[in-house]
Amino acid sequence: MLYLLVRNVLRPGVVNPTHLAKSASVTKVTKRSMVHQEGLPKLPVPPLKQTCEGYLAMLQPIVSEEELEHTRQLVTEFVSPGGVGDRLQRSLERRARKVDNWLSEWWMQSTYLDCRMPVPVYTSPGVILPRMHFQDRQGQMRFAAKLIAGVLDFKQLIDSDTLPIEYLGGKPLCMDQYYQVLSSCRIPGPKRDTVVNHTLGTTPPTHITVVHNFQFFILDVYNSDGTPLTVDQIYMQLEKIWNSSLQTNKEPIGILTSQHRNTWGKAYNNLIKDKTNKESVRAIQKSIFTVCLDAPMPRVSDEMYQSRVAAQMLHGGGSRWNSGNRWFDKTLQFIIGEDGSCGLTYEHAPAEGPPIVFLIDHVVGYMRRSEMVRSPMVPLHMPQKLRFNITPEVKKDIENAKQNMNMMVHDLDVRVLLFSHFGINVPKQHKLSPDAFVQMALQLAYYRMYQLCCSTYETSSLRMFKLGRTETIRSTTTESSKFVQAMDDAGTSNTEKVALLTKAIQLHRDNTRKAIYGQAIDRHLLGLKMQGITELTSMPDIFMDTSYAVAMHYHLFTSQVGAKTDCVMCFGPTVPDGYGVCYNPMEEHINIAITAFNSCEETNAAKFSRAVETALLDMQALLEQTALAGR
Ligand code: COA
Ligand code: HC5
Repeated sequence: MLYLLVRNVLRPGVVNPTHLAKSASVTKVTKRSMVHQEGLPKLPVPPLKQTCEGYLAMLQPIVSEEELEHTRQLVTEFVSPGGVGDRLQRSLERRARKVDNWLSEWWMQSTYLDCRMPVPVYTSPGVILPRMHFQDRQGQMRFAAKLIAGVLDFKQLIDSDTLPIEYLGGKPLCMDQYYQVLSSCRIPGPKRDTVVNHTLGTTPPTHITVVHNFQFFILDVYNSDGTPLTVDQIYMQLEKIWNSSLQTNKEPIGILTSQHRNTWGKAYNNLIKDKTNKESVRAIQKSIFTVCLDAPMPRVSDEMYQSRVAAQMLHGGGSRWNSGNRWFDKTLQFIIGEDGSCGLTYEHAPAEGPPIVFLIDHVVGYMRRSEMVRSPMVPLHMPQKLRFNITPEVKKDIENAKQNMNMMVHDLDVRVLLFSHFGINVPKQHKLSPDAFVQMALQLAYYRMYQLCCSTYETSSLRMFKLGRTETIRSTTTESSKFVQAMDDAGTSNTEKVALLTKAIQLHRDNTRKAIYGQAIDRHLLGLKMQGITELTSMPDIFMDTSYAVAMHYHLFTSQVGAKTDCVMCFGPTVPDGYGVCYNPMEEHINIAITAFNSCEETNAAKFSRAVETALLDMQALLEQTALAGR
């Protein structure tokens, strides 16, 4: 393998474990991927006037006319020549010339590392894999062994620099995130967290961590000649782990990682004062990834099964169940239950959903191909159990974490909707963008439930640009609001409704295009705000305005994550009174997960899920009736 001395390959916010000793870092980024990365365009800074106009247009359907008028005045002042906006814009443009990506460090810090909320539910998404047919622990471990081998096969793509480059709209994408998901871990700090990536160290890890009955093990997954263990060998090692972790009365040390970040930051410093604990924590952080062999969860009806597994992936079900069978700081944790339930949760700071989904598709493909082959019986070491000394103080921290986790579990309202009537086929038949169609159904569902339009976020990719992460598509537009209001209006004809829907979808497509080309408004506004924090003594008025607060309070936070595998993706809401909606549109069906908080009286995931189902069906009926009538 080629090792190159590269400057600046480290992502902003990501710490090299052997850092600080040298100004440059030794990494495994090899020539091919580096050439690709170097060829990517830089994220542009959009023109200030364009963003300000876009901002006012975006506010129109979600704030009152009085508020909007007030904001218009603030915006006019902000953009005026010599005004504060003008000054910040110039500083931002200077920053953009100097760094690889003017946004990525600010984004990583402000969205993830500075965020003090617990990572489970609040930031870490969950993925549910299709239900497997195993029903016992043999099946569970056989599956786990294959899955581990599949992830190592994916790792081989990275190590050998043969990862295929992804494209969006015909343009090659930044592949950096793929290099951040293995051998990395978030580390809590008293005020701000960090992410450490051990691939960048001088001795990259060769082990994974396996957790069963709250007990953590180091499992070396490579033979001494550097070849990965076979499925059969991994299976035998998992058996050993299982048999030496049968006690169910162990302290759920991992639950500490589910705490509010300041609380965990303090508890962490206390925990690692002890040398044994420190070494155990380091081994988990350094591992390539974690596999959680979960204890059985309460049985539920078939109808509720997916929703229950979604909760298992997001939080583990509470301290009585599997919430302590995790290390939530770990970037990648695969979760495998005894009843065929399986999936993963990932810590979001280092990467977005698409690289994770690519990994899943790869692993699922590998598992389909792979057969259990008998390997030569080379005796392998017993996987090492990680020891923790539980002092009274650590015990107190664990008890506190258990209580908070249980509150979080009670508060999360999650419903999976496996919409089976159609998938992307129907909107495509009607020559409409499937993604925009689903977004309009979400708008309609929300409007029908609340008789108003809300601030809506849809994630779009910025990976066309070097180190790009995400941008916001504002799905609530003046056009979408006209459509949702007309849809149930007896005075509007079907032809008019279809025209309004088509127009709304077209605008959504235009906004999507702007977003992926770096010309949307939200990240630019964030950049101006961050620039303001750096160089001004007081925050510009437009960021202190009610309209701005309304716009940033996303009652609907949505994301499309398309996968080849028939999986369900989920994440929690980002505000106390809103919904989190993640969907995977397949050819003939759509997997949708909806979350809300039980503590909010106004929201209800099951009710919203029914409204979404009805909205999708009504929109299909509208298109079909109108098409028939027009023939
Ligand atoms: N008529 C017929 N077909 C159409 C159409 C139309 N009017 N408009 C679009 N289509 C087709 C597209 O060509 C595409 O076909 P393909 O699957 O053969 O390529 C398909 O329908 C899907 O397109 P569409 O539904 O419009 O959306 P998209 O796939 O372009 O996705 C985003 C839109 C915003 C989701 C995407 O651009 C993106 O940014 N994805 C990343 C999101 C992300 O990062 N999520 C995770 C965050 S952690
Ligand atoms: C496997 C599904 C992952 C979806 C993750 C996602 O959409 O993350 C959002 C990223 C972004 O920048 O918009 C953030 N969110 C978790 C808060 C939705």
